[in-house]
Amino acid sequence: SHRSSVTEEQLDPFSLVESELYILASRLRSMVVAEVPKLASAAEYFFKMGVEGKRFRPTVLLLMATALNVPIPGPDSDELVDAISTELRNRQQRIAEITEMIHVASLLHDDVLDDADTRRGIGSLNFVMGNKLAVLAGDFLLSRACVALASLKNTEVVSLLATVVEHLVTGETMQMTTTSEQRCSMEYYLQKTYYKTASLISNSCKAIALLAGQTAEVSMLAYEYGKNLGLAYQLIDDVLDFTGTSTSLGKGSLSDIRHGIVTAPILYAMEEFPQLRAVVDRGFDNPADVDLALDYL
Ligand code: GRG
Repeated sequence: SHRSSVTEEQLDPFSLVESELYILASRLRSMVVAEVPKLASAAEYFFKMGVEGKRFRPTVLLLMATALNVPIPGPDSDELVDAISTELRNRQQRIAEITEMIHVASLLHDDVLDDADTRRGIGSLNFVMGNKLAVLAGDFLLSRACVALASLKNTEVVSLLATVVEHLVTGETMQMTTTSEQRCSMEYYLQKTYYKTASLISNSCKAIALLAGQTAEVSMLAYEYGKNLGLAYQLIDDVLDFTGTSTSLGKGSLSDIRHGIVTAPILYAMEEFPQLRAVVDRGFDNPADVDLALDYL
């Protein structure tokens, strides 16, 4: 409409960083070129054009960079200020790339652990090339991410993202090995979800702030923002697992419950209908129990 001065395009966060996401895509492809062709093609499987996923994390990180990069006022020439801000932006783009590589590495291993056959709307790497190559490709991506991380020469940032990898492993392990009490606890769910999903987003947001030269206080706010956004992202993902279709999800729906994974929608339903507890405790091995649980949602 003519009344509004803000166009839809300006409201779309992806459009603000579109050109940078394009650079990110090509850099990711070049970062995973390996000596052994089979490993290279396995590693680039999810960096191919058209099957790149939503790029949620890089988008958030680049927008965070835009919000936090304020030019330092001083007597320096415009040229020098420009050079410094370009260099800073480049380093933050590296964080976005490293974050996406860690994310994809975790997806590759996750699909092996879950024996998933689809991912991002196409066959999962384990389905196409087998479990062994999918594990190795994940390790390779992680290794390339580490080298890129080290090249930033910022020990605090290295330590943040290295800890994230431990958190991913911790969250996945917490999900795999639960007692009945833990499976039915919202506190346990939120802790697991922090490790599995929010930690990567929150710690990489903090890294963007640290590189921008922001104070510890502002960096902590960036961390808190990423943590809440990450938790919200996983909550929506968990709801979509119940409401989405294979086409909208790029994978089968109801996969959590079929794997016996209890997520927020079930936990909330259980608060209202305590009789669901017995169903949850049976572990959803029986498809009739899946239907029974769906009735309460
Ligand atoms: C090797 C780093 C590494 C970890 C191993 C398997 C494992 C430990 C961790 C798995 C963690 C995991 C799969 C968390 C789920 C996070 C999540 C919300 C995935 C979906 O992300 P989207 O929707 O996917 O952003 P796209 O495809 O759009 O990128």
